[in-house]
Amino acid sequence: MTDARPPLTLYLAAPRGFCAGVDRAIKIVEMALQKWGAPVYVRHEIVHNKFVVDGLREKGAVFVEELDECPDDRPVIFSAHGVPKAVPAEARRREMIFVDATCPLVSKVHVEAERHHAAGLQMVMIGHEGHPEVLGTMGQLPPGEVLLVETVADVAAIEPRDPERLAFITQTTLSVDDTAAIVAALQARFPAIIGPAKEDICYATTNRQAAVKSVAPKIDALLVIGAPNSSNSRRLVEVGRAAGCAYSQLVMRADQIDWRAMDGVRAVGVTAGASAPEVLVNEVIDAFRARFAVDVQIVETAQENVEFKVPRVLREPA
Ligand code: 10E
Ligand code: SF4
Repeated sequence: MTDARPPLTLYLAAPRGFCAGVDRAIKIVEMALQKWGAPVYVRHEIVHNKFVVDGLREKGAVFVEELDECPDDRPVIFSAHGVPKAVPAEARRREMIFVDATCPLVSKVHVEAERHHAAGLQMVMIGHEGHPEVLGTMGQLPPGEVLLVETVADVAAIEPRDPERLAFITQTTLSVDDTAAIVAALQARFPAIIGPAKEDICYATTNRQAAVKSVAPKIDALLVIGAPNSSNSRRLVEVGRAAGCAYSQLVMRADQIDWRAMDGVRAVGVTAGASAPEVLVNEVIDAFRARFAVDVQIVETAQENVEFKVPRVLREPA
């Protein structure tokens, strides 16, 4: 029998999906539930993915936005994006059990900020206003010590205390290319500015963007599996577009695919943000298989073997 389904090549970007920080953060919630039983409170979505959050909620996690929504006598976990210094300080004051699931690569940026501040430098942070990672990183230092820039245009508008005594840090999930342009603008305006060797964009962000760039020239459409509040996932959509794939769309899962837009498509790219589980990638591939004769091709641009340990308190018996 001939296959009536139209042929389609599905280019699967690698690396994609969970990074080491997300993997660790989810494990922390699961291990906390095992150790202390339900409910365990989680301040902010542990990672920006509804599927992950719903799954943990079913196991007994209670998601809140602020610490004052948690009782004193239940454990609380801080999300992978990091928290302002005032949050653990308040948890300590209330004598709460808390576990910090901040990704070690975000914590590294916190430490950088503190180090520069201790040396008397004012900070410029490149990041997205209101994002929890940015609030957490800026919240490591007293108000006014971190100036936020989101765009090249913002660089012209900031008014540092002393242009000779400045350092910059970045959000970990930014677009590598957009950030390079902002760093260049900062260095042009403030030649004395100190920064990390490149920026603070993490390995996972860098690798996922590179994989999308490599897939983009081969495809008619790109689907990025991820949530609308997931910064790194949204950057992948933008990277796809900038690399020449005009139809680049974020989808949380298969039921959000616009199949009319897939009419006539012969090659599609699929990737997933750092907080999107692989089951949702498989769900998307299966949805394509139901409509097309799919040939899956993996486009691998890097291999990852990063792993982060969970905090000691969770490795010890209750
Ligand atoms: O919105 P983000 O991309 O920062 O978060 P996410 O939860 O989608 O992915 C994990 C990234 C973290 C925790 C920030 N470095
Ligand atoms: Fe950590 Fe990078 Fe993952 Fe953020 S995206 S949790 S910084 S590894």
